[in-house]
Amino acid sequence: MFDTAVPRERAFLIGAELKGERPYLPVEDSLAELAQLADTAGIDVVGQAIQRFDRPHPATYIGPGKVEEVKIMVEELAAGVVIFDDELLPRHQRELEKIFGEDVKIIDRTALILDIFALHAHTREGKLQVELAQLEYRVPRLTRMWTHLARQAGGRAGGSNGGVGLRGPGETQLETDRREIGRRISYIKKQLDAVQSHRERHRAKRQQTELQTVAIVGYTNAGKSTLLNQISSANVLSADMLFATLDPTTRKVVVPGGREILFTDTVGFIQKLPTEIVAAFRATLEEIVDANLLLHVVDATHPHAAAQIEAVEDTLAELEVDHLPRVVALNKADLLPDGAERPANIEDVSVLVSAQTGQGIEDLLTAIEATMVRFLQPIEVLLPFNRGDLLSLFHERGQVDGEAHEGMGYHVYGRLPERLVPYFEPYRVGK
Ligand SMILES: Nc1nc2c(ncn2[C@@H]2O[C@H](COP(=O)(O)OP(=O)(O)OP(=O)(O)O)[C@@H](O)[C@H]2O)c(=O)[nH]1
Ligand SMILES: [Mg+2]
Repeated sequence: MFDTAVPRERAFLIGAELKGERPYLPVEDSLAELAQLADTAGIDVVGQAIQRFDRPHPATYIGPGKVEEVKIMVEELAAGVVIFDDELLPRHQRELEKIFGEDVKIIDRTALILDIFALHAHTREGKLQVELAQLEYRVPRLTRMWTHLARQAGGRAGGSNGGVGLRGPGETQLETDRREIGRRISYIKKQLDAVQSHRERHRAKRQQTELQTVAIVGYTNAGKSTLLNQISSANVLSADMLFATLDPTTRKVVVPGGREILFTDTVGFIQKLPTEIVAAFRATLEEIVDANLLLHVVDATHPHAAAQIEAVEDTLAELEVDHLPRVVALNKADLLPDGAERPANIEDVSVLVSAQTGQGIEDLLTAIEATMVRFLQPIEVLLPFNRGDLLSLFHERGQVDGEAHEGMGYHVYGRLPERLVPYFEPYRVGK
């Protein structure tokens, strides 16, 4: 939506603080993060407003008085975009578009992040996934935003600045648009299925190598890609921008004990990003779900490191991978003053490192290996045929090294996370 070739757009930001709610960040800091996102998308921030309320206004999200106030400022500052820090309901968006008129775009944090994703997606799969997420996000919000889509899909004419004559298409037009989007969505899904089945074959091959895998997760800009580059010669783009990485990269690393482990760099997390959108990145999601361990990279120099840790932990829980063992890399140690305190809310093994200078990296790899071994216990079981549930669990959460049907049941051996061993204890055979 934001073509970097044209003069930078001017944006006005709106943050809200819901009384009684405990957000990850104070509203001012969340807005600062939103400004950083805007900058990454190539937009200049020219002003901002904050509203504190008990609940969002049913029609316009912020109250009518605030709307008027903002409208005047937006005109004075010649802002072309108003960005809400919280997700707007489709009806809020429609009403606000009506009030602000056709020269002002109304978007929210999610739309902005999707835009950045669109700018940063490089692989075919990444691009398809972003477009799909954007379309699904837009369907219920269809108004004049559609014009952008028309361009992208190579459809009807429409200026790249989304202005003239595009305001409020009539009902029939909207219906046609919806149908067209529907067709585009099913087309993309088919394409994605093809790409994904190719990737699955690739992954199956990789799994045959029986290498254990570590997924590098963490808040955006924490230093995940820099870390992967440091421990391997990955050559992943690392940059001081949000969501530099969208497509996972996997590299083999020899850890100090001599064992080879696969490390995968993944898309970063951020507060207030709907989990469905993270989940839309199937490649990233699969890497995380299938990992034997999560390496959580934290920017220890960030003033809100603790809040970022919490946001990442919550996202992991929503993705249902919080049972995986974790090691925390407290990164950017080179910038930390001596004796700086560590964030208090870390429950896992943590190591202070600098992905940039290499400081602490050996210790980190050693801690990862030790944690992996501790969490995965070798086990051999004979599961009765009526415990197909345990057999599936073994496959899903553990590592099956061998499996055979025998007269008595399923004979399985491999490794299981420590936590799951008790369920299998009654069926243990061998040592
Ligand atoms: N001083 C210092 N800077 C670092 C360190 N690690 C990463 N950085 C910088 O932090 C910024 C972000 O690093 P990335 O590796 O791109 O971060 P990321 O977690 O992959 O970010 P996304 O892919 O955007 O989610 C870059 O400017 C890096 O140079 C470190 O140990 N010390
Ligand atoms: Mg990265």
